[in-house]
Amino acid sequence: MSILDIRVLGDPVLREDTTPVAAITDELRTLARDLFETMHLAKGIGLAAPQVGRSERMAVVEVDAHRLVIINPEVVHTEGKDKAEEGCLSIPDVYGDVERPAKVRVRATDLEGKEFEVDADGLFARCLQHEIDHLHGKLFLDYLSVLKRRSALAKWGKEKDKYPGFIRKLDIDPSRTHEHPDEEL
Ligand code: K1U
Ligand code: ZN
Repeated sequence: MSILDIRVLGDPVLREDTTPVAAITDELRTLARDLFETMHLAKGIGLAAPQVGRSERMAVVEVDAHRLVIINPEVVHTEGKDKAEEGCLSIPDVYGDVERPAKVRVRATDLEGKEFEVDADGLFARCLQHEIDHLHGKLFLDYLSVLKRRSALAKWGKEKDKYPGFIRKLDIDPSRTHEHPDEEL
């Protein structure tokens, strides 16, 4: 398993649409494991393939007991509205309040190639929507008002030089001697 570099705002890959997954392969299973491992190290609750420079329509989400690989996901039902702060592993140290549907039903395929539906609310619903947006080149910044977006981009202007080539390298703790048990898919 590998810790992957995370692409940050400015890398064109974050604005591209992804390609639907046609078949579950060993390469896809490895990518899922690497996404979880990278997400855990970055202390995130989700991570989408484009954030590590990949074009597959796949993301991982882990919020409390909800741990999912979502392949070709679609939001098929929404209810209500909710506003809360979001961050993004591809825009470190920048935050903004985003209004989204409060509850969602997502249809997706799992790593066995089986289609499933999941109902979500709270942070789980928010994270699913955030990751599905990544799979279509959309970022939380796109939901902010002009003023809030300008202020978020000004903050990013001060941060971005830390990421030459739009690459965020995660620090690997040399004392890590064993894998996170959750990495066993
Ligand atoms: O896709 C990503 O960039 C991961 C992102 C997902 C996300 C965060 C907040 C709301 C919706 C989706 C993160 O995990 S950023 C880390 C973070 O903000 C966070 C971490 C733990 C709990 C809550 C938020
Ligand atoms: Zn994000």
